[in-house]
Amino acid sequence: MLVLGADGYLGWPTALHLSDQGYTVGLLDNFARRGYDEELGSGSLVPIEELKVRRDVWQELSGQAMELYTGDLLDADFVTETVRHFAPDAIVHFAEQRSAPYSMIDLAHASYTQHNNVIGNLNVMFAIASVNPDIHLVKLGTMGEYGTPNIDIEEGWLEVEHNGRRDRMLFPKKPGSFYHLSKVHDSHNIEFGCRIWGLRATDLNQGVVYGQQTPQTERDPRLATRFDYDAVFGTVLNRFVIQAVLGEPLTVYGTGGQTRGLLDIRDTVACIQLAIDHPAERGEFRVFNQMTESYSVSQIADIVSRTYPGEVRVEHLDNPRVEAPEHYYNVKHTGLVELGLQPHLLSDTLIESMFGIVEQHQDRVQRNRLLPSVKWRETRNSVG
Ligand code: NAD
Ligand code: USQ
Repeated sequence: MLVLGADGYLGWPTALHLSDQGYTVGLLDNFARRGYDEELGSGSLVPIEELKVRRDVWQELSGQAMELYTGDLLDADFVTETVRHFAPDAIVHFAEQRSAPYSMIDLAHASYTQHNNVIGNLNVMFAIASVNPDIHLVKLGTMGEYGTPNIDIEEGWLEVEHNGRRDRMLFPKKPGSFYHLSKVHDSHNIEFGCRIWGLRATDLNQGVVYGQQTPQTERDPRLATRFDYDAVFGTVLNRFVIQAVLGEPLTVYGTGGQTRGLLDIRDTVACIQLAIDHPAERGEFRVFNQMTESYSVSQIADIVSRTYPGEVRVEHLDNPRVEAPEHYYNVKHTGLVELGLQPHLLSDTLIESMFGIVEQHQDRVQRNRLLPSVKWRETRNSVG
């Protein structure tokens, strides 16, 4: 299994999980993410070792070796050579710029995001098609590709009847940032690759992930994965937990009526394995909605406030984003459950364990990175 983006929040625990399950795992990353930290003056709340160090620690503890490929998906020759050399059965593709606010900073960041993500993914597709089209591409998409339509959200495809005729079409997309749009472009390119070259692909439209530990990362502090708190890369539930412990107000954008699909980081790694163990057919573009529960932002703030033993303040900020404040949200997400997913639902236990992690590392937080500074309606934002 070749894991692209293996130095990231989700790529690293997924690589460990797969290695622990007995797969031979290859790791690829260009460390772009560590560069964004420097650019933004932020970083992971939990200290993280270099990928090579983490890889060596895992080998020491588990006896499992993982081959490391350092390079950029934008380098097509590097991608093709890596795929030829490692000869994976499946490629799990996490390696994209994944922050919506980062993509909305200005033209340079929007353009970087779409170029990095769309062309990187194209290079992966061409490498698979030219080296071995039997390789299963497991691609991380996002629930945000759909936006918040006023109809039920199906798993990728929609049966349409129009003027008396029927067809099965890709579900219409209305994403909310240039980042989310890059994922829509990827999905269309991959569906095209399946149709034209007979690739086999699973597009995992994942919701917002929360949590920081998996059974493998817990084995040694040097195996920790990153935990983002800043307003550009930190995601909503993780941020609220961190804000509660710091005694800072929970930053609900707007009314907090916006609803999102969520899942536990332990379910992310389980879903990837389920997709790998049950590959798509040749020529099939298979889509799963990878989320386990939906909550509004206000509900998430309530859950964190109720669970934290100390006092918690909730502050409604003017929403820096442009998104529907109240809307219908009903998502089909049965595909992964049918393959055997047993979700970890948002339990107080997990949130409590997150409080402990934050308490331990709270001195590392740059508090001036907590408030949002990227406004969707502006074409030039300052993040300095
Ligand atoms: P992350 O930023 O922590 O990790 C992404 C990794 O990819 C980084 O280590 C980065 O250096 C690497 N990368 C980026 N561009 C690259 C390139 N051109 N070549 C090689 N490596 C490159 O992100 P994450 O939170 O682990 O997310 C992983 C994937 O899952 C992303 O595609 C994201 O869109 C998707 N996703 C994440 C969430 C979430 O809540 N974190 C939710 C839904 C979907
Ligand atoms: N929000 C707040 N306060 C905060 C942070 C966020 O109210 O302090 C709100 C946002 O306005 C938004 C919701 O919470 O309505 C989710 O925001 P987020 O930053 O947690 O998530 P998002 O920008 O959508 O992106 C994250 C990941 C991205 C992934 C996506 C999954 O960064 O990689 O694709 O979650 S999804 O949301 O399903 O598209």
